[in-house]
Amino acid sequence: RLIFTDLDGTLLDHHSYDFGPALPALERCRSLGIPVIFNTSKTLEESQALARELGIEAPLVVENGSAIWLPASAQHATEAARGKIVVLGARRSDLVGFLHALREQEGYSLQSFSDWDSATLAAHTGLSLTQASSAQQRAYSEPLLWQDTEHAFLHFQSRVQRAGYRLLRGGRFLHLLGQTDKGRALRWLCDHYHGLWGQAPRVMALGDGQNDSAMLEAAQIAVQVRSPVHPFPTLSRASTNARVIQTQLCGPEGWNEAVQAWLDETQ
Ligand code: 2M8
Ligand code: MG
Ligand code: MG
Repeated sequence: RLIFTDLDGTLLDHHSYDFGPALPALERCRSLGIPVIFNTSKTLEESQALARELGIEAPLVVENGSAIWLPASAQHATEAARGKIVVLGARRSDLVGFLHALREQEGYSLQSFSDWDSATLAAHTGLSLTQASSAQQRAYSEPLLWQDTEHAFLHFQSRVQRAGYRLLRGGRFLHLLGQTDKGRALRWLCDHYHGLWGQAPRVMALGDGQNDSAMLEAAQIAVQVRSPVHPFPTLSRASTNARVIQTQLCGPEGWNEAVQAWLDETQ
């Protein structure tokens, strides 16, 4: 079994970034040896800091499916793959170059992380200064705030598509990235564990946002975690065979509720 989880608004509270309520279920996963794999908009630096804090050693999927980091241990990777980063997305310098040129050319009103210092980012997100500076250490995506009209947005979106890039909606920001998403990274890792274990893993995925849809659709059990601020991510019936669960509780409380129920049922 494998668990793939979004962080903000899912394992972490949308406002306080607290994971406390999820600890009982996390502890059960640890004792059963079920890898809990972060699949997040966050950077490698942010994800590694949280994994250290929780004592989790597992692959990390960062920047919305843009890259997969494999840990050094034999449980999670072949010798050749250990400690490596597999890149599925684009280079951030290319994305920022494209974004700035387009803004200059079209006069769009938008702001992105590259316009802000850590203090401004901390004010927008409620992260601490240290956390905000880790969120700035991006390599494969650029989060932005759209401050222009809906009409201009449709135009912007088609320019992004024509350039071969994508836009995904996170809890607070739009993310500009390469041709990837959390679902693609999930499928890559399932193949990877299939090779390591000799059998296909059974997968639960948990997420609260629109950028989690592809990940939820690619899992056997899709958990839509309730958000205090926005609706459940939409799932297309046509593209998923998943059993779908909607949590009663929000964020890490909902995480604990869904994972505990799954472990009860499969033990
Ligand atoms: C950004 O991601 C969230 C996740 O959904 C968002 O769009 O709201 C990321 O840039 C991440 O690196 C950062 O930690 C987070 C802080 O809220 O915002
Ligand atoms: Mg989220
Ligand atoms: Mg996220």
